[in-house]
Amino acid sequence: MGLKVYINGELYETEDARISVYDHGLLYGDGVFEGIRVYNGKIFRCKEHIDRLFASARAIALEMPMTRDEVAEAMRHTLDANGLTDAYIRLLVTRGIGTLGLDPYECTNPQVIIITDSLALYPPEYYEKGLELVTVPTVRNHPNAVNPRIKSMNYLNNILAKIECLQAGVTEAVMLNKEGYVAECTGDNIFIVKDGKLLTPPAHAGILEGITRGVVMELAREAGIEALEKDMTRFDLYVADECFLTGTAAEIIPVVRIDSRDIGDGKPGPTTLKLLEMFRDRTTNATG
Ligand code: PXG
Repeated sequence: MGLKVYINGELYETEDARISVYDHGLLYGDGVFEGIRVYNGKIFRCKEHIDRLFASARAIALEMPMTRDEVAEAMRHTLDANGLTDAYIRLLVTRGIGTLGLDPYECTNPQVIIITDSLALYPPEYYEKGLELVTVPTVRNHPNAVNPRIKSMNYLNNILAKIECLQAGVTEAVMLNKEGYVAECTGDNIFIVKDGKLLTPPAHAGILEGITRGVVMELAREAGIEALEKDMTRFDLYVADECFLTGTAAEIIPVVRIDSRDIGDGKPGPTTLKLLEMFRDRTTNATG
């Protein structure tokens, strides 16, 4: 039996879960989304994800057709229907069916879609050996264009960056902003450890403010590690003691090489591994 997909209050078999070709989500990438983890039957940081979804919707002037509680309830309902306790949730809200023109006000029926699935985890060697990154030419969206703080359904800019790193034979890309400061990777936030401090680019650098990023800042402070938001250049990355990425799917992934320079001693660092252990402890104990 296949997995059921939620669309606007109904559950459909995957092959019957369909959206119109006139939906502006397809025609223009007009919509917002979230990627969420479920650990031991508990939706991790549920409130934060729902708050970010509502903020993204507000930013694109999309009126949410459901309340926050209804969205949380719909996610639980879909997980239960699929018997999933450790899963990945893709929650989308599209602008809905409109005309072939851009006008979003012609679209009156936003589609709320909840896909729940088992998670394709990154290979364990990424965590043991660490990742290599390369800086790519495509810059992160300028905040006065589609602000990266909006988790919009239009990821083409990041996809171009992904193509560039893959063409260079490297799995993940460092994206800079228009000023040349480090922003983030294609689907993950970036951190460095330097002289015992944890540093990550601030929101104004043009990033998605990751939920995992927030959890890692909290964990660092709990561990007595000073955690700061700071503008960084590529130089700061190259001379860092440690580097890692954070994201819902990735959790915490060590980075050991950037633009063909080893980071620190070229192995996952102790602070990175400590934070990963704390993170895994937090998720397995499912205290949120
Ligand atoms: N930056 C960007 C641009 C993202 O898309 C993150 C940071 C991390 O945020 P969270 O809240 O997850 O800690 C994301 C995460 C994937 C994938 O397959 C990741 C994301 C979206 C779609 C796919 O890795 N978003």
